[in-house]
Amino acid sequence: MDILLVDDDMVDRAAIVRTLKKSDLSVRITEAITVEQGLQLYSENTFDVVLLDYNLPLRDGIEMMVEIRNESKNSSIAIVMMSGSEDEALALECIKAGAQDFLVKSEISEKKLRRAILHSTTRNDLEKKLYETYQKVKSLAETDSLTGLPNRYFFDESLKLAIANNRRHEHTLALLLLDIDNFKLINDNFGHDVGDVFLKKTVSKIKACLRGNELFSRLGGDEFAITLCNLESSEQAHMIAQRIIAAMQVPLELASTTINSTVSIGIALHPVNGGTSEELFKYADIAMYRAKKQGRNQVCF
Ligand code: GH3
Repeated sequence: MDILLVDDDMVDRAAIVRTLKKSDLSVRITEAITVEQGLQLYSENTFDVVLLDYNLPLRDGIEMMVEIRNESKNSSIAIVMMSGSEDEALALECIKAGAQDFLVKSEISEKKLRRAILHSTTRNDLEKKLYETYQKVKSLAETDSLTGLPNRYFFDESLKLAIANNRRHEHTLALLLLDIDNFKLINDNFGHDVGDVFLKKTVSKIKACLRGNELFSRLGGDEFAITLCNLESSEQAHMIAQRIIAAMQVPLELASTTINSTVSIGIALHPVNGGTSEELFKYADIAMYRAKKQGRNQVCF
């Protein structure tokens, strides 16, 4: 086990090293005296645990811990904080700031140190697993499983943020609602599975019309939404919508047949057509249904 020991007190360091060597843990200890030296060693090596004194010259142990946690490299490493003080509030502060355990120096024994190291590494592994599970669940909750696009939940949240941002910068933001025309017929004529593949291929077609920094989402069924930010004029939104309409004219070769399809697009602009996401959705929805009513395969504002 590789341990980084950061403590400016030579006597304390020697005592900890002695205690660790006496224990049945197989340890390799690297010593540092200051936060700067500790961070340097941390960035150059791989450690399993950091034993970190709170009271260090210039910058304290919590500051070092925060820097470690903010670093991408093994930022979830086990950290055991130590202090000469028995202050409960300090212990709590260290744990809240990200330490897995806290030891009062005068109480350190072979047993306590061993337990703190083993507990903190185990706790750290569990926290890592929990975090990975959380990330997976979060991603599933925000993604449409068929197309891999962000789903409606994610889109709603992101649109609200984009609107708040647009208010500050006074640019134009556009919400595009797209609905595939007569999609039900594709299901009816070729089957649901072909309909699924058609949806995925259509997503790829639409993606090719975007630069990549737009938010493109599947709202559900055959309905999609795109947010375009920082536009100079509404004309830019119209151009992108027309690009999508044009891309859809190229038929898809699917299930040994050629499938022709089009989309209808409704556009709402922030702030002129609405100040909130609800208002923009309502406006874009009405515009999209106007496009359907007027014969489909077109863009309406
Ligand atoms: P319109 O142009 O008037 O919008 O007609 P439409 O046929 O596109 O619209 P409608 O809302 O009547 O039909 C949408 C169809 O999309 C009905 C539904 O069964 C189908 N659908 C919804 N989700 C999926 C899916 O995940 N996969 C497939 N294959 N079909 C789906």
